Amino acid sequence: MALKSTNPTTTNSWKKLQSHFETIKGKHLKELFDTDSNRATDLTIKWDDFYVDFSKNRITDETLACLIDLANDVDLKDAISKYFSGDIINATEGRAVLHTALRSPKTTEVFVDGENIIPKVFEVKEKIRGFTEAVVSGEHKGFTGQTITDIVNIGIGGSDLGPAMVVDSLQYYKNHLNTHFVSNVDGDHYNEIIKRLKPETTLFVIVSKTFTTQETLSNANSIRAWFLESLPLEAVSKHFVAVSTNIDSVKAFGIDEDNIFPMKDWVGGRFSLWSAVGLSISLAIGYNNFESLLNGAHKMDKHFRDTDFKENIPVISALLTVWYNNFFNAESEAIIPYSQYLNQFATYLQQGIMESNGKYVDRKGNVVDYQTGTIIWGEPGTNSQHAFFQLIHQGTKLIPADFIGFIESLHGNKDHHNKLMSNYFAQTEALMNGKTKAEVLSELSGQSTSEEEKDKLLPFKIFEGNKPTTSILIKKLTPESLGKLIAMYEHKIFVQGIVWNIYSYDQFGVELGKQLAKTILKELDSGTSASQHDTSTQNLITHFRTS
Ligand code: G6Q
Repeated sequence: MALKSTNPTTTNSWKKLQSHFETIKGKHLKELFDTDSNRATDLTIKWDDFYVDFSKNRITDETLACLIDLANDVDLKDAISKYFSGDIINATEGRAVLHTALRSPKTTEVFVDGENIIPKVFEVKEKIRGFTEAVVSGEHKGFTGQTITDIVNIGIGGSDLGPAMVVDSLQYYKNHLNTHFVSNVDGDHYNEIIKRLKPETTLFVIVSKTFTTQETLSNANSIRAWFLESLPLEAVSKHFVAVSTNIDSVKAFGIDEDNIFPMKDWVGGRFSLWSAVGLSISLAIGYNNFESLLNGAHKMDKHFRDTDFKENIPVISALLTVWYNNFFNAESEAIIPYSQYLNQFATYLQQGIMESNGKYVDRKGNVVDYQTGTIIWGEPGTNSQHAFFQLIHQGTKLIPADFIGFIESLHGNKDHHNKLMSNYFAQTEALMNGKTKAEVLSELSGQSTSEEEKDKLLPFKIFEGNKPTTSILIKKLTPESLGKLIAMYEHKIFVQGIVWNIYSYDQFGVELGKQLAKTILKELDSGTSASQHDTSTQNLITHFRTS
């Protein structure tokens, strides 16, 4: 059954939120803490190894109650059950959205077109396990009998960002294989990667759901040509495997059927790291760790599906985005992990969130008259403190931020970890409290500067504070906890899409540029006139061709 379609702005809860916003917009977070001694405890959700403190957000119990009413008014419960049971909730592409099925236990039943898909999911997982074990143990040899030392994942977008982020984030758990990622059609990208590699000891994993993607096919073809410069055609089967739904095209590329890891169209690219698209993850960290990643995600699935909205981490987190986006007119959200391992996490979420919820048409096909998807950005702390934090503290824009941190560090350097986490806590405190005029004055009073100078400096040194943050504190970065964290954001994306009444699982917005590039490529290759373009584009093309 299709998702229901409710314009959120016509609901009673939205109207209540509008008037409630008027009472809360001027309130300072400090005041909210001063008037409620239980605030921090009441607005914290403890679940498994996650401690999620929402209390430094500009909300009260009433805000939360109204936001949860909104979730009920748009029938979120019904949507969640459709999501998990395989209804065609990606209606514009006529597909179910079942990345959750990829991490479900063997006993689960999920039907697509009348067939329980779980047995096939497990068949593919077994294939991933077997292949991973053969490569990692050295039993799978290259054509010349040497063991594999390097893995190159060739894919882009959803066939790159998820595996690349997870392999980087979980590098502590990696085995001896070196894993590389080639994504950009920029030929310098693949050339920089292969220049360090020996074809005899490298395994190439071509990942493309459709097997029609220009970037991936160009990279795969160029890399295969480089490979064939030193090894014969028969060697390809020992060194090239593929992940795809398009088995015929993979075979036509010259890859043996045995070397194909299938995936299904009910897995969206940006949610596909749990499928065979995660092969590079499994190779890099071993199958058992890959399985733990999936188990973690499954635990978050259960939390999301079965927990009351008030205690539900992805639901509250998504509703807060709606609160800031649609009532405070905040345009962006920052993701700040206090872990260098999560260096690529914000980049990964940029695709997940912005490709999913960057939509201006609602589920009835009407242009919306309210804001939808937010701009996502971020970098790890503490580096980002020395880069863009100035704007969050003293700029003119409201930027709600998620702070992600771990109680234990992996290498166990307590001194560094305490320094790192003291910054995490201090920044959320500073963003909330700011620094008042009185505080600045007392700070300046101990200095020898003249009174006149002090007065001049005063306005620049004041921090208004009242900047919202959510603190996500997790025991330790493990494959399982990372699985939970990724799944948390996946469900957050889903909830946002339901509230905004948009379709989160298509991505037609990426098509137009691709189509135009095809036309321009023909012109670049053939040297024909680019006269049908606007004058700016035409001049650029001409300058490129003739300079
Ligand atoms: C993700 C998108 C997109 C896709 C890439 C690669 O949700 O669909 O990023 O993953 O365009 O597509 P292929 O895997 O088909 O090559």
